Amino acid sequence: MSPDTVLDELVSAAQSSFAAARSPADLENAKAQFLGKAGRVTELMKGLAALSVEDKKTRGAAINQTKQAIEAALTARRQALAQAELDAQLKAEALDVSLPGRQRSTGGLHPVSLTLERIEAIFGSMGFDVAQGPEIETDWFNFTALNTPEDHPARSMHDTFYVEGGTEAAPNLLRTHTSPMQIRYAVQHVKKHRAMLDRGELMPEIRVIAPGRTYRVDSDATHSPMFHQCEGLWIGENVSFKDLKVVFTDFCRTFFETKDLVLRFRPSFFPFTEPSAEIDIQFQQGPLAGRWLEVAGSGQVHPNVVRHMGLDPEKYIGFAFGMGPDRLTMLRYGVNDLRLFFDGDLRFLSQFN
Ligand code: 2U9
Repeated sequence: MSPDTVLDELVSAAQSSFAAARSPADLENAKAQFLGKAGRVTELMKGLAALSVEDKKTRGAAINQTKQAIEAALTARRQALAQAELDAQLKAEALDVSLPGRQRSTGGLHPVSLTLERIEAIFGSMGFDVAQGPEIETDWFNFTALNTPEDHPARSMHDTFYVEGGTEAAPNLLRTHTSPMQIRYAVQHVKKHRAMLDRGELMPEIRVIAPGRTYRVDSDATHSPMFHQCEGLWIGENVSFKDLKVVFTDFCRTFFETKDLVLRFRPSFFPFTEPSAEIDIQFQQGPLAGRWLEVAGSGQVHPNVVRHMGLDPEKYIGFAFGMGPDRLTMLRYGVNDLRLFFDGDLRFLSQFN
């Protein structure tokens, strides 16, 4: 074999070896066999030492050409592998920009939460604080402080969920109304102003609403074992039934967004208020026009309840009211089944946002 044939075959061998490399790492291994320190081209170079000056020149030039041809083959294969890698990556990460976008649904507030926000905003604008607190209560805050007699039917197991953790004398229960929160708020308020009261000075008024979840053993189309309540309390030196009428009328007209609304205060009874009244409203226009709708209970806070707040009922007087945000939401939006609010069906709930 002539030396040139050996060199040509070396180039071919390198080309096929590079072509067989499937990855950049394979290719670098193949390169080492030809161009590395112990590679075949390097070995040929070493052989030059034994040649004459004249032969060195011709043979050296021929080996250099071979080396250049192998380097060119290497570069070409490197580029081909890089391109193949890029193609594969582009294919794997291909985006079909003509596909329709994935819909992202936005959440929204529950209709009853919307009502609670409205109630808080309206009473807030009339100077009422918002008090929130425990749903597990003691029987003292839920019943005794609210002047509910020991043998009152509301205290029975049929009406109230009793829970573990209390004693027989002081059982724990799920609050049946938010009134205990108002007692808590009032007791704190009185404590804060004890020094003023002791000096015979006038305490700042208590003006608070207590919205939240309440629980009773009851379940049908108009009753859910968990329901919402919002109660209000205003205690001061000279707060009267007249103030209750003004505040509640104003609230109803703002809440239902109509001045064409008449209120009726109908005598009633609650253990925690005396005198007491149910509040009915009548729309003058719209689908419910002319019907009297019961929306709240109310009354002048009972002297025993004022005493439980730590105040002298001869000096401090006021009113309280209680309403059901669930029912107010039904009236506002024309919903006829309370259970829809608690089924979690998005077809219903999404209509409010
Ligand atoms: C304190 C003192 C008195 C709150 C009141 C009502 C009348 C009432 C319910 C009727 C059905 C609300 O919609 S309902 O669930 N409430 O009728 N609530 S007076 O009286 C209080 C509250 C707190 C310290």
